[in-house]
Order: sequence, then structure tokens, then C-alpha cells
Amino acid sequence: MNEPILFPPSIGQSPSRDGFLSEAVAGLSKPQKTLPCKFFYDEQGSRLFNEICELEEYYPTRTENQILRDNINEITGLIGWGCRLVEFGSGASTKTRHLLTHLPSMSGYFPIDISGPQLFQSAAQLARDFPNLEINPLEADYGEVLELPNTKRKPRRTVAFFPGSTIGNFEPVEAIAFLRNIAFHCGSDGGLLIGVDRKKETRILESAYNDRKGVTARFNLNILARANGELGADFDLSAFCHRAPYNETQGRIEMHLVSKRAQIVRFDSQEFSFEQGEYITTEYSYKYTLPGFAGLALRAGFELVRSWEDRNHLFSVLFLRVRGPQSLFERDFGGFRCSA
Ligand code: AVJ
Repeated sequence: MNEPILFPPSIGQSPSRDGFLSEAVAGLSKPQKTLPCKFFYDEQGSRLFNEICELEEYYPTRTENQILRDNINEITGLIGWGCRLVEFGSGASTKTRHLLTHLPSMSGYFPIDISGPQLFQSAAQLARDFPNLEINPLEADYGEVLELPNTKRKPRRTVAFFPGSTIGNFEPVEAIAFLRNIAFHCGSDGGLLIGVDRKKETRILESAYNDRKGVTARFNLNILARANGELGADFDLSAFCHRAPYNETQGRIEMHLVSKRAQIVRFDSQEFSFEQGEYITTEYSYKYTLPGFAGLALRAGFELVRSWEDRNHLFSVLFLRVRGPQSLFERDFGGFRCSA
């Protein structure tokens, strides 16, 4: 049981150049132009995101880490021994390191991330630090991962880890579908440890996404640089600017790239015209109340076991468990007809 078990790295449906091309063309052809946020994370974008996490204004990372640290014994106690831990969007796996130290005799750790280089590098580092742990990184768009890999040691249960409030990138209806998929794959004794950013004053939210150093602006604009490099597009980066307003009605931060002037952008033998002030939506980041999120999770087949928050109520970490199969027959379990 002592040899480190790792690799060969599996590569799932990581969005290829073709994927980026077709999604970019589709998104920029809509009346309200969009570019999907998953394309932020090329090497440069992943670096910029890590820089965002260190910003004074960007409270989520710091706050979530503190919550995990302050409650680590209770959290790992609820997860229990012998689990297969699956992480969606693991990035540098910084938060997981702490969990892994406190989780007894795990069956395996499966980080899934869209950005290969960072994923494999941090998985290799973890393998050195946890030589008895089976680690199996998967480079994939977690929105499309339909099957979870098996571990050599039979897991007592499967627990999904989805930190960072990345669930906020999904529209609520899609979030339910995604969580339901997780519930299905985790099975009847499955658990979910998830970070959720909370609704709060607009001022705090908007400064987190409009930092003074302009790192978030560079992160947002990098998606255009990537389109230029990978798709041969001719975006003039100086002709777009970053903006991230809080849409209070919808309860979400919206990341925009605003065209400073009327212009035409070309790639794939197509033309995409912009009016002055017209913008591309690059990301939504939904914020939740605790009851609001628990209700959404319930519709996905999860019930809340316990939640933790920081003293300023900025961020929440929740532990949920898959509801029994009888929940399939209950009215609230969306998508299924109910007889009662
Ligand atoms: C990684 C998706 C959670 O929405 O806060 C940070 C991404 N975008 N600053 C977020 C992000 C702009 C982040 N998530």
C-alpha cells in the first residue's frame, strides 16, 4: 500500500480549440453577446485568477480558507474515513491540501480541472506530499464529466468538493441540473462540501470584482487575447474595457467587456460588429442567501447537514448529503412526476 499511485493523467473532454471556436462564434452571434467563463482559464488566465485570490478586495478565497481552517475537525468528521473525494475545478488544490491532511485513510482524490498544466503540476506535488493517497487528475470541463473514475480501494462513500463559490457561475436552473448530476454520481451515501458566496452590500461585491490594481480587468480581457492567439481573432484589447456591476434583481455579479467604440471584429471568416457601449457578457457570479441555496440544493436531491460562516457573514461553507431514493417520489425533486 505504499507506492504512490498516480497517473497516467487522464484527459477527458477538455474543450479543444474547436470547442472554443464554436462556442465563441455561437456566443458572439447572439443578440446579447457572450463568451463562456470556462475559457478564462488558459495558463495566463489561471495565473491571473490565482492573483485575484490574493487581492485585498477579493474576500471569497481568504474567507473560505478561514472557515475551512476554523472548522476543520467538524468538517472532516462529517465526511468521515475511507472517502473518495472528487473536486470540481481544483485549480491549484490549495484548499484541498488542508482537508487531505485531516481526512483519515481516504480511498482516493480526484481533482478535475479544465486547465491541464496547473492541474498536473499540483497533483504531482500532492502525490509527493501524500505518498499513500491515490490521486487521479482529470483534465476536463466538469460541466461535461459524466463518469467518475474508480479507486483501487473501495470507497466507503463519495464526497464531492466544490469550493470557491464556483457554483455561482451557473444560472440557478443549470446549478440544479449540475448538482443533481453530482448527487447521482455520488450515490445514496454521497456528500457534498460546497462554498457559496452570500448576498451582501453592493459596494462590497462590486469592489471584489473591480479591484484597484486592475487584476480582474486583465483577467477579463485575457479571454480576448486568448481568442486572438488561438482563434486568429483581431480583438483590439485597448478598444474594450472591463466592468462588473452587481445585478441586484438577479442576485449576481455580471462581468462585461464593453466596446469603447463602434467596431468590427473578425475571425473564422466572419464579422462581429459592436456598437459603442455594446458589451460581451463573460461571466455571472450568483450570490445566495443560506435558505435560498439550501432550497436549490434540495431540488437537486441534497439536504443540508451543517453550514459554517465567517463572523461577517460574507461566505458560507455547507455540507450536504444525498437524500434517500424515496426523495425521487417527492414533489420537490424537480423533473420527476409526483403522485401525491
Ligand atoms: C472562480 C468563478 C468563483 O465568480 O468569484 C473572480 C471567478 N471572476 N473574479 C468568482 C472570478 C472574477 C470566481 N469563481
